Amino acid sequence: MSESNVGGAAAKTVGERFRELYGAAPHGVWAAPGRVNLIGEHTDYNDGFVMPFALPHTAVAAVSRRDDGVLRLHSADVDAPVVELTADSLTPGTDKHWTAYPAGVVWALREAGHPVTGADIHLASTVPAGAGLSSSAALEVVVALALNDLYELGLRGWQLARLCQRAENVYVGAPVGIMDQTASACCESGHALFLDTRDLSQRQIPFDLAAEGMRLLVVDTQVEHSHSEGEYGKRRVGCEKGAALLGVDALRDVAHADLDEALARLGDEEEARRLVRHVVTENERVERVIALLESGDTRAIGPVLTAGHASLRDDFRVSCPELDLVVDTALASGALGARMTGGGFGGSAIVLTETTEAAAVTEAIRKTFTTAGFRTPRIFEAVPSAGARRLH
Ligand code: GAF
Repeated sequence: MSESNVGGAAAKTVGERFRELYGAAPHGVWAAPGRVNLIGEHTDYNDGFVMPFALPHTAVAAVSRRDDGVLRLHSADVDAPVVELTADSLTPGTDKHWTAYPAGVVWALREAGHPVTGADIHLASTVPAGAGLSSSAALEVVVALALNDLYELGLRGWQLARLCQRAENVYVGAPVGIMDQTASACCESGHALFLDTRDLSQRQIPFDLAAEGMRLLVVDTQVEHSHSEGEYGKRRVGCEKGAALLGVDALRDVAHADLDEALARLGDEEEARRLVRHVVTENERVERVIALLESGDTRAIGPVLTAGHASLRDDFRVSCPELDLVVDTALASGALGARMTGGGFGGSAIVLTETTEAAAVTEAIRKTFTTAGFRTPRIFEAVPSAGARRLH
């Protein structure tokens, strides 16, 4: 089945459920994808570079506009009745449930002065939750896009991403960067998105591994990154401290060529040295991957991905035994490169492999997880897919 057929089927099902719940057909149906990040991890809150691409897995929303201030929310993925709120009583930090994501988007739009006066929303997502594949960003972006269309706000993808990030930072209370929301809003099929998170300038980089005889596998370790938020926030604060010690606005401002000098200036601030080293080398790895892809030397990105993992494991310290086992096993069974993707502490890894080796690598990872007594990982191929769009 083609991707557009899948979208069509999802739109129909979600639309039918909307009609059952709310008694009328939705004004429209939208989709927004999850993502994997090819390279550029924990750089987005340092004004650095990232390079995600969209997954075929999406959050789909059937939505109707309302002009009476009422916001009704329902999810096919949560066993709970419709939640009814009022748009002008939305308060940051008060909602600890899934509804905080769509409600946070309504709050952020209104706070920015956009006249959003309510909506009926039914959501259904195929993005695995808790797997580090941006299921939350997909929920936020699909709602933002639907409201942008229904209220004719005329906002561009990167503007929607900023509002979604604000929803997550302030309304939900998670101190995330801008990568996931921008990936969901702006990615294009067959491309990875090179994003400069300082000014949100972007470039679509053609990324068609199948045509070159390669595959990119996602290995969801099934370890939910449940304690990630506190640790994530600590890394963020640590990076800000490193930037302050070096007298720069953000670690992005430390050039790779000046890294040794910067590390020397940090003296015995061991934690800051490790964080700075990761961010500065990771930005350089993003630039190297782009150069390799643009010169057609795709296989050579493998070792750069693997070096990124080592840096996240040893310097940034956001990996875990399951992610390390994926990487080690993949490399030992012939993969070209592998790394954790997303925030870490669980979640998913990516593996770049020759098409001819993909089955053997998959089998080796499954086997070694069984031997280690870990949960069976979910392994699938990631094909660079479309960003957020209207389906209906
Ligand atoms: C999570 C965050 F949401 C992103 O903003 C980014 O910082 C990522 O972790 C790490 O690169 O996905």
